[in-house]
Amino acid sequence: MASKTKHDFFDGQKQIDEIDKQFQTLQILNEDGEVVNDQMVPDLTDEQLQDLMHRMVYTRILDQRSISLNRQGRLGFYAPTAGQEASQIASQFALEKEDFILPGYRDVPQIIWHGLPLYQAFLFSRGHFQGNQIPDGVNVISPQIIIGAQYIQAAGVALGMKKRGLKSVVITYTGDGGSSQGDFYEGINFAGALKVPAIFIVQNNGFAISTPVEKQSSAKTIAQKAVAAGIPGYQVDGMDPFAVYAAVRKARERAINGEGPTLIETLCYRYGPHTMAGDDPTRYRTSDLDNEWEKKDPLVRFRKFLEKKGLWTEEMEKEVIEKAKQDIKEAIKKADETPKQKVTDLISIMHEDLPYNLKEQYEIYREKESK
Ligand SMILES: Cc1ncc(C[n+]2csc(CCOP(=O)(O)OP(=O)(O)O)c2C)c(N)n1
Ligand SMILES: [Mg+2]
Repeated sequence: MASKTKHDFFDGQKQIDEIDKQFQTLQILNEDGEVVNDQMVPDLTDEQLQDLMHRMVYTRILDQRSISLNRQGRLGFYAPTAGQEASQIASQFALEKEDFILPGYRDVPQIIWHGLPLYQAFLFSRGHFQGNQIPDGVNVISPQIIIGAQYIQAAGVALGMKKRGLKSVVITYTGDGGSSQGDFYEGINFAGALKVPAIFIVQNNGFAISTPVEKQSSAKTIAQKAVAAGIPGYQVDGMDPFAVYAAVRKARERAINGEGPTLIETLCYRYGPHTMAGDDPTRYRTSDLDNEWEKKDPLVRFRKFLEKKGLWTEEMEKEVIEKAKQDIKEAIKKADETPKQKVTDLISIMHEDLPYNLKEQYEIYREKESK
């Protein structure tokens, strides 16, 4: 074994510096919508490029409308998404329908674009059980509220896929805060050990509610946490749809080829509050920081890129906005028309055969509800 001097062997700072150096941020499209990395531009058709823009614009409108609906008391739990469209939409865009999404509470847009009907996302927000009854063929589960917990589930679902020999992958999302949880490490560790087809995304928006990422970890990047699990980790500009798409596509290819999981950190920002439950971001973020990030906006840079190619116009944008508003109107109406949930509903959806104590309670509530 090569011997090191005592000084070298114990030079922990050098060890850390060497790892840090390996984690650069991938950017393909800069803030002005210019390609800065020709070789890595994803191979997408004009229609796909337009579709990606369509989805990001639509999602921004959905976010604005969801915030208003929440303020009107017409939605329940809601975690704003504006600023994270490239991280969310471009990562889902890189998947195939057979792939599975295990989302966190902020990842509702991805599961909608993967096939969850919008009215069910609204029912989920209201805590209605029908919001969690995912239609057959839509490969998503309900958003996880416990931060990081879906990382372990993702390792498990991916192991199931591997055992069945499926050519599909699992993608799961958490935030910078989630990457400080034990579940995060357990999930990536076993996914690595078992070489399962999983893609682990950390949307690093700089804050876990009010706690800045610098106070959560000494690691310079979250991507480098992959090293300890023996899997690749990439850090990408999470405001750049091309960088996110390219990284997820690469991770998917590795997973499908049996090469195992990948961790991807997307550097992004949420413009709004943490959730609509009373959080005030002005108490922990400066307007300078907000402005700095707004300049990096994913929609602005992608619009510039497409306009230069003659692939996007104001009229097209207006059409998307109108379509989004119309869909939202119809979906909220459908959610309103869904019968209110009853206690008997909650009891009866839990078990194939009810245990005796729930049978008793079921009868008590059936009686009450019939009055
Ligand atoms: C295990 C657990 N601990 C604490 C909470 C309360 N909590 C909800 S969101 C959150 C911060 C999460 O931050 P981050 O992972 O960065 O995601 P972001 O909200 O920024 O998308 C915390 C601490 C929780 N939901 N689950
Ligand atoms: Mg965060």
